Amino acid sequence: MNNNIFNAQEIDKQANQIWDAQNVYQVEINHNKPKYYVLDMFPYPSGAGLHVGHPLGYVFSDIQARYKRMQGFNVLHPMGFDAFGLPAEQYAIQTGQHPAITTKKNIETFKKQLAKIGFSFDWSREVITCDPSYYKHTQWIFLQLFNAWYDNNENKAKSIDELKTIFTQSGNTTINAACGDDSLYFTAEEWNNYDALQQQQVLMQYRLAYQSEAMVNWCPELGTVLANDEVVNGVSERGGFPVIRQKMTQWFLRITAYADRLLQGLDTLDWSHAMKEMQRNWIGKSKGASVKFPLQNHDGNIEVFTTRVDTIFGVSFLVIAPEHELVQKITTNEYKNEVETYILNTSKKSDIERQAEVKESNGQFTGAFVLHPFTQEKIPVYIADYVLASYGTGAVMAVPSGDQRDFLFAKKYNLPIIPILDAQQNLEVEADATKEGKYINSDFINGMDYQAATDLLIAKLEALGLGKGKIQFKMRDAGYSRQRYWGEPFPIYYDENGLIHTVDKLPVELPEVSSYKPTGTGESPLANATKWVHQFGENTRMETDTMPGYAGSSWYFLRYMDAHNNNAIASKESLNYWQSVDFYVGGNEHAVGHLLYSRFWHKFLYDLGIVPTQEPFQKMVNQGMIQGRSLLTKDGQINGLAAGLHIPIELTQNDKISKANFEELQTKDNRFENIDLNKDVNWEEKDGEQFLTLQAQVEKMSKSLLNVVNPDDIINEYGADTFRMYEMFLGPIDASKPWDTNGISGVYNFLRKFWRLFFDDEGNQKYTTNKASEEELKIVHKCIKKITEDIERLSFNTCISSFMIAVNDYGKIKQANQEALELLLKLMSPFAPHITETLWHKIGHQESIVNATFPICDESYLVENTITYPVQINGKLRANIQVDANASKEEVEKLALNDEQVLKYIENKTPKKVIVVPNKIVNIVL
Ligand code: ANZ
Repeated sequence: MNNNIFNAQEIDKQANQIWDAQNVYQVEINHNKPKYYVLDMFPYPSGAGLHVGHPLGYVFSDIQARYKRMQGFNVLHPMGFDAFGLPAEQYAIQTGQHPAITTKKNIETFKKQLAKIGFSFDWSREVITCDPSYYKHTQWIFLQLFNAWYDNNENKAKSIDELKTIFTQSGNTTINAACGDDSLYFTAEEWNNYDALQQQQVLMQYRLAYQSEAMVNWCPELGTVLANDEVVNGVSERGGFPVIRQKMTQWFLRITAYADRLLQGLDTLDWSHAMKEMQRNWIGKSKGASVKFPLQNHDGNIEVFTTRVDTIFGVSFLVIAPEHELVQKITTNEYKNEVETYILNTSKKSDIERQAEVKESNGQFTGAFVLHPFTQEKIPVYIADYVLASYGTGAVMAVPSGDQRDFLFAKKYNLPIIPILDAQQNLEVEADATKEGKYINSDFINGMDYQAATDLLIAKLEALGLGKGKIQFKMRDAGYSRQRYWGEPFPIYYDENGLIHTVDKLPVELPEVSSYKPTGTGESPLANATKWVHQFGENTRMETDTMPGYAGSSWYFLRYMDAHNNNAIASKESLNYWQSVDFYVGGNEHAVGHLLYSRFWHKFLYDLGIVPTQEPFQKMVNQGMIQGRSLLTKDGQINGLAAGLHIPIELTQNDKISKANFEELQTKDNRFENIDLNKDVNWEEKDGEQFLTLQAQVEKMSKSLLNVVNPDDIINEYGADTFRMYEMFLGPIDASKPWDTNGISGVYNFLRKFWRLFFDDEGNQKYTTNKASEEELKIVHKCIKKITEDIERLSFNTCISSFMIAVNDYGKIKQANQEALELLLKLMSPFAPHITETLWHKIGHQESIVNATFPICDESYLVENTITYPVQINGKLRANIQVDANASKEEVEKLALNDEQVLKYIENKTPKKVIVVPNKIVNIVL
């Protein structure tokens, strides 16, 4: 067989051989080239393998990586696996199979699938987060966080040893630190008199990785703590068992210390506006004030956080969260029972549910009162679940004339509604805070506007010692404990006195356990590994929780820089050379998870002097979803079965299912088992064939909807380049778009046509080695210009159309020339690496096209070199003639008079006059 005949599978094979033989994708530090770091969000290797939606982003970033490489950049383009996670653990619980084994198997499947698509990954830098040689460093970073505190004055993290020294010298009176307890105050003497446990407790308020009590979703029936998204309407998603909110000691990361820097850093990033807004909202910076309302009959105050201190003269009651620490103390005997019941009911609701019920806010009076800081009036204190314990101070001053929830609450419990602005004299409608108008009902801000009133109030409160201006963030510290097996163990153990010790010899490896199930006491399965738990002595105990999914993914991009370094996360040299990611591609579902945690860790490592940059991801592109195109039965097609049943798409063709395939369906899907093919199905018929035409519906691509398209199938049939180009051709990268297998043959045919510029269908050489014609060069350079512009604005879908146009234009040329075709090969190689590599080789190149230089447009080919002259005879347009742009007046006249059309009108007459207006028109007067 002539091996110059187009054969997609052969093409893929040959290209891969060249890449393997030349090891083209391995990259090393090279100080003679500028670096460029292109990164994909690494996948979780699920058991289901890849569907066509997954590689969309990878194809996109691969084009960028190849393009930059050809432009002379030293490109780092790695891939790895985010390999800890729940599915492997759940599978282990069901089957007893160790998660490490399933994970390894899944990774192999993923790699096989990825290899088929022709990505330019440097696999020598592969990172797998569940590998002890990797998580050793994840544990190390955790220890750095544990051993650090945040100095608000210098705005950076510092060593906890330094803090201890300060404490021994001057207590905590001189520092301005991120601290879990605002009221903490001690002198050097007090510090020095604390015992080890007390000192440990104090330091916990400062550490960037710390332990604290926290509310968790505890499911007694399942014996485990659940994540928020595992709880639906107060019951467990799995099993539907009751879930209660309960306090448990957990590890946290003090991400809030970095809130302002995380906010400011966004301004320096080339991310979409939407992504930045998601982070801004999540961080949620509010400027306001904290105000203390002295308690009646008790010492102390209730401190509220308000963004509208200007409404303080409209306060008619206070609401505190049911979990607020003062509730027990201030509730009077008369209301004890009601308050208890209310608290119990609240514990069953999630924060989201608690905030959703705006319309029917209800609460419970505690019997207690506070005093208004200015009027000294008695103000009743309620508890209500719409006030969250975890935000602000967990207490609000309620202003029915300013806030809608407060208004509804006041109506319900008959509490006073005091207007605060002159525009609000008759308050009958639901209130919503406005800043318009002049204040009334107060003794000293009457007549002022919003800003003046706010400033004056804060000053007065400060003078009274009852309040101050305050910045509040929505973002909470990040929970860092999971009661799971398949995660990083903490390098931490406790001694018999409850003192915490760090394990310095890393990694702390996951122990073998007999069961992956939670223990039923809220502890993780690691608690069952008795020997491991007591490895540092009979009376010591390892921390048995594991780290959360985001631990390993918060720094993996650094590891690729120096993936085999055993002593550090990466060498100084590689960190300094590769700096940070230049081009990051991934889904926007990670906006406030992974992307926020990574930025936080990166800033922390920057503070320690480990990384040279403040931000990990300079530019970010979010790919849209590829949706599935499902096929469903229509009305009346199958007697006895409702319409709208999903049919597996692999059993259909052109939206139809044949009788033969229907038989196969019956063996696979019991919904169809008992259908009598001859009686119950109303077949359509054409050319003796029986079939059903199904209805198409675009929805999520998912196994359960039977609409999953496996890239392997497409590649086996059409080759990898058709797959790659088709993925790009579907539309703009950030748009959601349906996968429609029916459209794929267009791209396939285009690639065959492209091949035919080089070799015909018998495999004979088509191209020449003569000099390229102007026309050819014009086609190519026009294409270079368009492609370069489109790549630069990341519009890869329009690139595909430009290639199609160029190849069509070539169709008009009998034989194309090698020189011009080579430009086209290079131009197309980032998109269709296999076919271009194979052809590159066939026309005589030894070295891979991967290392070729990306073509540059020569604009001189684009200049129009002919001019069209309209020819008028006695004032009437009679013809158009093409003339060389450099032709003289005489030449133009001669061409006009010899034009066939013109000659017809002249009819052997001799023109009286011929006027040539250069570059414009020819006038002939007869
Ligand atoms: C009085 C007031 C009057 C308020 C008014 C608003 C309008 P953001 O922007 O979200 O920070 N609040 C404070 N802590 C709360 C908590 N733990 N749970 C629920 N609500 C809480 O909003 C801050 C405002 O939300 C605060 O300002 C407080 O109500 C309420 F016309 O105080 B305001």
